[in-house]
Amino acid sequence: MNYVDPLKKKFAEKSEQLRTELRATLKEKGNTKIDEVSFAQVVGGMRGVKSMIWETSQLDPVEGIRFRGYSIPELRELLPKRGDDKEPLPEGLFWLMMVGELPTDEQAKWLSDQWVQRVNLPEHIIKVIEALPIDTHPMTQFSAAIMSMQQSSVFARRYNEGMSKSEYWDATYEDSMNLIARLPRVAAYIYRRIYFKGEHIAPDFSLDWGGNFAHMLGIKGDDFKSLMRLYLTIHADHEGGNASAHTTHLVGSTLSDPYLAFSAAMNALAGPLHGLANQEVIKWIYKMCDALGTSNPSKEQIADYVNTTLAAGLVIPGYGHAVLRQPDPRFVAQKKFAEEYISDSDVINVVWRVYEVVPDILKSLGKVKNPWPNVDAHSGALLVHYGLNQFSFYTVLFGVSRALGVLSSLCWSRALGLPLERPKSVTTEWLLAQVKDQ
Ligand code: HAX
Repeated sequence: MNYVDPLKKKFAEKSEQLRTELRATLKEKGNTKIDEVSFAQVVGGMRGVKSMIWETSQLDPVEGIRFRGYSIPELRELLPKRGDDKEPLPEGLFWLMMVGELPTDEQAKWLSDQWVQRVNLPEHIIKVIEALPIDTHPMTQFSAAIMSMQQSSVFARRYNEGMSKSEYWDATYEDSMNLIARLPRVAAYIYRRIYFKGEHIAPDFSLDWGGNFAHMLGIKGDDFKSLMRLYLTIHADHEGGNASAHTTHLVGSTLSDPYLAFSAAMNALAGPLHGLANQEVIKWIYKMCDALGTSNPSKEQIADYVNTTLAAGLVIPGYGHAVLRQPDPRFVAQKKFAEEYISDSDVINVVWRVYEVVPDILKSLGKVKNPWPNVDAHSGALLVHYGLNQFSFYTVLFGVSRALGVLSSLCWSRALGLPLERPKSVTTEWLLAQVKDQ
């Protein structure tokens, strides 16, 4: 095939090569053992079971996330930027995740322009959003809006027309690009609908994807645009086992199209143990300040409140992780951003003080595997600082970013011809019988 689209052309070359290698190895060495599964892993949510292919990023328990081999500090330095902004363009990360190469400034700009060309929203989606009660959670509005766009799926249409398997990735790519282009507009529409009486802001297509999103939200200033570029970059992907990524992979494996797979992923992200934790963290911080009657609590006061939270049988939101065993580099990147851009903020100071207190308390419980902060521990305080203080919207921002990782991975899954996902389940009777005499 002769592709005009440069990203598609590169992707076609790379994926064809890998697909051929994978197929050949499968034939020759398909029975080679990769891993073993323990009783604890079966009971404990499959932690650490190596059972899925995910090309775009990989998570190390200590070092944290690497996107195609690059850490977050490296990406902050190496990805293309807009003008003299210090923060990376998420467009650059998408290119990197798709083809494994850092893009040039021109290639990142090409992607910005592509997403502008693909941004048109089908008219009915506004009606779908407007039909929902205004107090419907923003994540529900977001997921419903994404589902409603399924009617424009290129994958679904071409599948119905009898598309060959070899074209699946191409149709997935088209849907993914259209969806990513539209998401900031959909998210900004929901935000302005709920919190600003439907006073919407027209897009500014001279801006990049993240900058335009910041503009449509209505938060002024270059620093917030910088924050959005960083935010949308660092939340994009976290290897394949987390719930939103795995959901995309699972639903996509049935050949449900990217709209269906991604809206399902957003329903997974909306859980408080996953993406909704960003809203829970900031709610918890303000609740603590209210309970203590100060916006500047001491370490001792925070420790007391943490203990009260735990005694009530609740988790400390923003702390802990299923894989990480060190402070999350996404937390560190946001802390660094705050140090560089913000001279003083009560709520950010509280986040930093909580960080000094919580790990020791969680360690002392003796059961928490990772007492350190995760990505969600910091993001809310930064948003509040810039005036985005509608907490229930926070997970939508996460969702817009997550599209970059999970949809580029979905293109890979279809290009590699990965099959329907279908792990084996067992009953407790069977499982207990396996370990009874050992
Ligand atoms: N506060 C209190 N207890 C915690 C805890 C926390 N932050 N983190 C873990 N624990 C508890 C668990 O609830 C579990 O207790 P039980 O045995 O009584 O059920 C025990 O410690 C062992 O859990 P774990 O093995 O350390 O952690 P898991 O892999 O099971 O769970 C979670 C990982 C992220 C879900 C967990 O740490 C948690 O609930 N954290 C708070 C919510 C949160 O911040 N979620 C966002 C995670 C990052 C993310 O996905 N962002 O999108």
